[in-house]
Amino acid sequence: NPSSIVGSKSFTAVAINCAAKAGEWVKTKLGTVEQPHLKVSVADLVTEIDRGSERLIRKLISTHFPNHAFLGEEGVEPGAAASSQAIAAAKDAEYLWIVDPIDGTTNFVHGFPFFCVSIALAHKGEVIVGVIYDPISDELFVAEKGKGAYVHGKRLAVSKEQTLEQSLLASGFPADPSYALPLNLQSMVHLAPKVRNIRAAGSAALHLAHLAAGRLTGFWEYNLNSWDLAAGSLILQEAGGTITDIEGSPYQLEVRNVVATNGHIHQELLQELRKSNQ
Ligand code: 2AM
Ligand code: CA
Ligand code: CA
Ligand code: CA
Repeated sequence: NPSSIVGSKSFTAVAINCAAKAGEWVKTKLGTVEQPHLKVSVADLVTEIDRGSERLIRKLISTHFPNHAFLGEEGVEPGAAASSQAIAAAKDAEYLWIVDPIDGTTNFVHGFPFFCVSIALAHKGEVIVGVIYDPISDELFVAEKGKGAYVHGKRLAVSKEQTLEQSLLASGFPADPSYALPLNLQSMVHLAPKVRNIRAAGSAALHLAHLAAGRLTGFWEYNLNSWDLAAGSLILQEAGGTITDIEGSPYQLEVRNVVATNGHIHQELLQELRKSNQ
């Protein structure tokens, strides 16, 4: 029941309001970006729209919850080391908002319609609210810890495929030319003949939302950050799915190499990913 989700905790109502407002604003800016800035390479982009979306969200959250901590992608120096340090330093806060103002910036810049706003609230390191908004499809995915995951009032449930052979998987390539790219190309080569097909549409958060909705069977990616995964991790788990690190350990905010599935194929996918990296 969506009204109980919105009404029961103002945390969730604020998260929804932020994601909807930011997403609608981002959508109005589609096609306006001529000069994206390069963070560390020509593949790693950030725009004024990423920064504007984060500002909008941060301002709204601080109005409602001035004492809560805030971690947004655009407030952190680029690179894996700074990102890991940022979540390590922030995760013990009583309440921490973890925000990706646009997940799928490369898609946004190119006009490929697959990007979203991702907002999570963690309480002492555990995600208790997750909201992902896709302004193109106008789908708003919402989860509260222990209360299920919903898209516009419809309860989400993961898919029923039981084997890799029947699975539609997704993955991605962070715009980081270091170890993650060769590692993942190896995984792709190993897995492609074993599954129905693989998609890499460019937004980790949105892949997790579609996985929660039963439209994908599994997802993995190397070298992601807390803001890519936090909201989607809860939405997926509340839809009955499983999310771990590449070793199979339970998801926590520090996880960078992620494996997420409908649950049924989890062990099989972990095993094949392990083989692919030997
Ligand atoms: P972004 O659009 O917010 O940057 C694509 O496979 C996924 O990787 C997206 O979720 C994207 O998020 C993320 N990503 C893109 N560039 C990255 C980088 N340099 N380091 C880590 N993650 C990145
Ligand atoms: Ca980015
Ligand atoms: Ca991201
Ligand atoms: Ca982003």
